[in-house]
Amino acid sequence: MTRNFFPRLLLLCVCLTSSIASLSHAEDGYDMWLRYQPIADEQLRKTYAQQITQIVVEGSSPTLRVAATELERGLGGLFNKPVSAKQGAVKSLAKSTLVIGTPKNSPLIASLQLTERLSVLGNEGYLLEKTRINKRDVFIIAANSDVGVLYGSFHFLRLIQTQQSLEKLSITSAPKLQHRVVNHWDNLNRVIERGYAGLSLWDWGTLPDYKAQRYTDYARINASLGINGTVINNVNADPRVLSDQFLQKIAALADVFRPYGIKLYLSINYNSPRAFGDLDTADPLDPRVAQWWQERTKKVYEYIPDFGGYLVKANSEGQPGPQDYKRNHADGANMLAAALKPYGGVVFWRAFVYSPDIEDRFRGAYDEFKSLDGKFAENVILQVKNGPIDFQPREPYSPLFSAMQKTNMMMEFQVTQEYFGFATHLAYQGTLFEESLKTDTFVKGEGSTIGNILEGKVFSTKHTGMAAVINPGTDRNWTGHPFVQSSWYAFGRMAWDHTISAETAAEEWLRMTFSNNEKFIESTKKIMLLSREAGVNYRSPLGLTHLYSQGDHYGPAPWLSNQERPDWTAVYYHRASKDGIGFDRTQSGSNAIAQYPETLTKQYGDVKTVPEELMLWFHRVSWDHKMQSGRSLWDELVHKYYEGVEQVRTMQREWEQQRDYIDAERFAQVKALLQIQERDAVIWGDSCVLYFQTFSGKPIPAGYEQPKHDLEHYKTLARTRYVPEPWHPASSSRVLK
Ligand code: BDP
Repeated sequence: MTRNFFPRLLLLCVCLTSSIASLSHAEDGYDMWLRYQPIADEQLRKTYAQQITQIVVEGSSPTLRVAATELERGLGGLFNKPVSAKQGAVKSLAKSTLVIGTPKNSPLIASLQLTERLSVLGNEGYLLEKTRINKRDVFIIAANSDVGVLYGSFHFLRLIQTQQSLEKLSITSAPKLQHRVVNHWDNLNRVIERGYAGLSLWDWGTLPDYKAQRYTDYARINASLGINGTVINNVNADPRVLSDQFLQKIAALADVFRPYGIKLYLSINYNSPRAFGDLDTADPLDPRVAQWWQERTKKVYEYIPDFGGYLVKANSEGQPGPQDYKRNHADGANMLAAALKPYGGVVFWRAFVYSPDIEDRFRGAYDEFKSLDGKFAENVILQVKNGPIDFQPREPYSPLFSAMQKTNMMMEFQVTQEYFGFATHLAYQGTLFEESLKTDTFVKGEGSTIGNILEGKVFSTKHTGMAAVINPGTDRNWTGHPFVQSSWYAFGRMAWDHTISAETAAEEWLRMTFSNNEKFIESTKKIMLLSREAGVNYRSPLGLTHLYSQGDHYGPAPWLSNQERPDWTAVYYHRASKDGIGFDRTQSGSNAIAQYPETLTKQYGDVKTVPEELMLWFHRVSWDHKMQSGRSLWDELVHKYYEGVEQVRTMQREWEQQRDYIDAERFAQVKALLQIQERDAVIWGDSCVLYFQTFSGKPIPAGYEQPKHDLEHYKTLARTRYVPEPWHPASSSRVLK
């Protein structure tokens, strides 16, 4: 009896482990792209598994520990058998070892004499290589710093997750931008502005005592992309975030993020000195105000010694700012910058401003900032949205990028789908990011792309960066729609290297998040690459913009007028009349076009040379205007709206083919969401076509599906369906607000 017990127990354990492993894991999306499921192809799995049987990590910092743990977890999962990490000096190397470390902490890495090769990789870059140590074939992940090793570890895992060969491995990589930051628009009551996936991740009620596992997983997800900063609260900031009570809780989050190389930043309210009741002014040039900020900032650093700095939305949409005291943005930003400087902190100063007094909202930011170029302190970085208005499905680039030549600037993209159907529509943003980053401004001749400007290659600036408003929440899969994850992914990859294409990012994401099956990849990638353009087409083609019902930004209301501010209406943007449609921003109109470098002023300024996709951004065009397709503008507009709907139907058909390739849970969810999207796309198209028809007076060309209802029906729908119904996706932000 006793003699037989152990083998039986062993057998039982083996059976249990293998049946647990083979149990199909419920795919709830929580793991994002760090799923580490066993490689499906057994042969391939064995080949990889034979190449790495152990990990050696010399050095013991918290960052190296998390790198080693991630590799154990990742390789163990992918190979479906444990791969353990050995910490500390190793005398003799086993076969098939992965060595990770820096020349400083690892004698093995130091023995390879990599100093020269590593010297060009900076503090965060890394080297992955198959090489030989002590006559043994080994893989190495080497870097100048521990965080470089961590980034390299995630890259190494990605290679296996996406099934790349390790045979001739030799890769170096370093980030092109310095500040790679995610922004959360989380309020302290945990409601997220423009968040569509639950409540804020930060559970203030139980912090600092309880540090939920989710905080660590959040850090892992970001670090896997090389994201090195997070602004954890809403730009419409609650001053209480700087209170000791909150700082104590926030410090606990910073502790969790630190080993992952992620700095914590806070959005601040410009009126804080007043809100705390200490002063009756927030005038940046008042020495008492400067002192207040110095003292508070000192306090912040007592709690969080490596605190990143402040993000500021000032004099924008009713937020307080230096202009309340007749000071300018530079006065405001520099005072904060001075308070942060002793600690190495920075100010991200947002350029999203549009005063109610200007004739054209497009012009707003340039008009306020251009004269301040060169006046900002060296640790201020202007954070500029990609377009001049506000994260619309398609915008020309913000003229600030080519205008502010002596100012640090960083990009602000939006991952949360405020203008793309919330967490209901599939709208991969990688293509939007790529389009924006590759746009050539010609400001210093050809090649002056936005990406190169951000990198500091066009004007030389001290700081470079990219941010994205991500707004994940407590939904199990973080983002609501599973595909919103892909935009987070693409953002992170492009923040590391702005030349990475949307297609590459989409493919990597699909392989890691769903499956390496080639058929699946091919069709689903097609869906992703089509999705943003579909969204443009069924909402606002040919350079139309902001036709949303105000407030929620979900459904169509091109008829919207009579709001508190004219630039919060839709009619302000499209300016349709019986003569034509579009916003004249040429010399004969607002002349916003002159804010661009000459090459573009000319190209965009001429209706014959402006890209048609941007046409109505810059020109008022008659309904009969002949387009490149040979159609009249009216016919082309109708065509585009219908094309958008058809593209969603194509997405549905392609998705339907994927049933057998992926898990039933995510298949069903995406399928159902695509159905809603198709219905919404039809509503968008019908609403806009019927409404614009009241101006053009022309018929919907033959061959197109006629709208099922009249315009009144859609107007009523917009009033009743989108706004007050708590069950509608459009209501989620509104009701919770
Ligand atoms: C707009 C959003 C609003 C934000 C604002 C901003 O509608 O909720 O507060 O941008 O970026 O897109 O500050």
